[in-house]
Amino acid sequence: MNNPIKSGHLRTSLLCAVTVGLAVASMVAVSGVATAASRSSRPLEKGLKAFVIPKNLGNPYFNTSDSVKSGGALFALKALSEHGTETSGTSATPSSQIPAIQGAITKGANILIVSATDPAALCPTLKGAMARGVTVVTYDSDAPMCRDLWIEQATSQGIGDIEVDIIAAEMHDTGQLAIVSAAPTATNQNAWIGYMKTELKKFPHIKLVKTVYGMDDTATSTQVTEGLLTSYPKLAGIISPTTVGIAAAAAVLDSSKYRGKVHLTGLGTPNQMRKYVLDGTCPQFALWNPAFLGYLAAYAAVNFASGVITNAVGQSFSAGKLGNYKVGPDQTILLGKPFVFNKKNIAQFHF
Ligand code: RAM
Repeated sequence: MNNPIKSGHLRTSLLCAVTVGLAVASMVAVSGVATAASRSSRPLEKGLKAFVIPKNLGNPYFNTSDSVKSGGALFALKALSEHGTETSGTSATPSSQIPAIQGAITKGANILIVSATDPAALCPTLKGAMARGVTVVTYDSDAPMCRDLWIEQATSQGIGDIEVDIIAAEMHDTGQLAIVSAAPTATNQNAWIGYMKTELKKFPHIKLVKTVYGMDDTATSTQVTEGLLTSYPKLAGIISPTTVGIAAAAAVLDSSKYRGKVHLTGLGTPNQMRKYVLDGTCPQFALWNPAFLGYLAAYAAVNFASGVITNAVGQSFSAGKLGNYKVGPDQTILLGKPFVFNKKNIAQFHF
């Protein structure tokens, strides 16, 4: 099985992309224009100060995307001989995250790798950093108006569609549905919910009754899930597109009263969801490999900061063990596709 979560993206398409990329590069080089070809021969700078700034600290998803131990962003930065530091606030809010970004800038950051809690609130700080020559890369949750590159885990439509398709099948295409999201300002959550609403048009007998916000905080997510169950006694399904939210919702639903009656899916981590997949509370959920996301973000940021790539469409770079990646439209680099975890495959995953 070619498992994108374990092995990076598909080798065949990669080979084609590299071949085409090399052909184009050599054609332009012959024409004598300063190009991607001359850039890509530049060495990567070493000793850059890179700060990895997740939405919040203490969230297992970001521990995996960022840490050395998991092979995430800090691992990649270390492998590239940069100085990597993870910093953020403890709650997934801009007032908690912005001081960490400002602190990183004060400490002389060359690179900021940020998952945005709120693009509007973060933008003045991020734009200020860019004006001073700091490379700003977003990963996980974008701030489209104030970054050099955006490292996207999987397309927003792919993520929105898969969650609706899973819950619709479990609900037999009928009944009341609710969403337990993270913060109302989070770019990634809102983009996914937008695509869920479009996909839901295919299922006219499913009614989205409410979206509630658990703020990527376990206590708040538990509280808003319990509130939904009280307010909507006929609720048949919950989608929670946040690893914190889905784990909290699963814990609430993990009783004979609700199991099998209120269906649950969303985005989770295998370690947090294993119990609920096996006992039937949440038979299927989706995610990507968070460690690969952080690793790719670090490689992209260092290549950009070193001048090896710009953010123009088609710029190509080596992302270490993941192979070659290209910049796509909207200065975006796409990691891959979402992966569905279930009873059959969950034992293989340990993050
Ligand atoms: C939470 C965060 C993060 C999101 C994952 C799926 O950990 O909200 O931004 O990408 O869930």
